[in-house]
Amino acid sequence: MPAEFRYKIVMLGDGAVGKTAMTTRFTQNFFDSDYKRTIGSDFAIKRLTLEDIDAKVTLQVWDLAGQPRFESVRQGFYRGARGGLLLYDVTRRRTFLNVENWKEEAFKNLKNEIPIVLVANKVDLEDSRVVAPEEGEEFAKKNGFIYVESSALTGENVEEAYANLCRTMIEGTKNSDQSKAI
Ligand code: G3D
Ligand code: MG
Repeated sequence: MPAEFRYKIVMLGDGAVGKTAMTTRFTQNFFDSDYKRTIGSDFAIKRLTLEDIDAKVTLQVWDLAGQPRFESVRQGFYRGARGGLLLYDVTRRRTFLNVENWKEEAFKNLKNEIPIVLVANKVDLEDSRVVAPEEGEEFAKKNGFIYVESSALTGENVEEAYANLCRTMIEGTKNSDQSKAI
């Protein structure tokens, strides 16, 4: 019998880095280029099987539109989150520089430091790329984050990003029943 886990996770990062596109790709397996701005916050549910560690995970993926105006919205967004995907757009350096701010904002709003996957998104736009892989890797290493390069457009490494986060969350909660807390 596979072990069952349930986690709430949050999508972090500047506007237009691909948070909604990646969530949609992962939970519904399509890329909807007509999808416009996320209104407020919302979540999608996805079940994932990790055969190598014989685990089944139910993920509640929370997506938020930019910086919410109301503190209460932001608190609700972060409440109970057990992991995060922090995205930037490899074609816009500003979104990479802001990763530091997102990290601080998240840890300020959470009781504990949670596992984070740093996601360098839009790697399909190789010709417009301005943030090199080494820069992302170095930032991730320095902060103890997992580093993944992805494209929500092609689907490259999308499932891997979520699966890697799951593995880390499971490692951190083995032998406890905290994962049932959402
Ligand atoms: P956000 O939720 O972080 O604000 P979105 O970002 O998911 O809304 O994506 C913002 C724009 O980037 C969208 O374009 C979307 O199609 C595009 N995008 C997202 N991920 C990728 C990717 O991996 N590769 C490429 N090439 N584009 C991507 P529009 O034009 O609809 O605003
Ligand atoms: Mg969005």
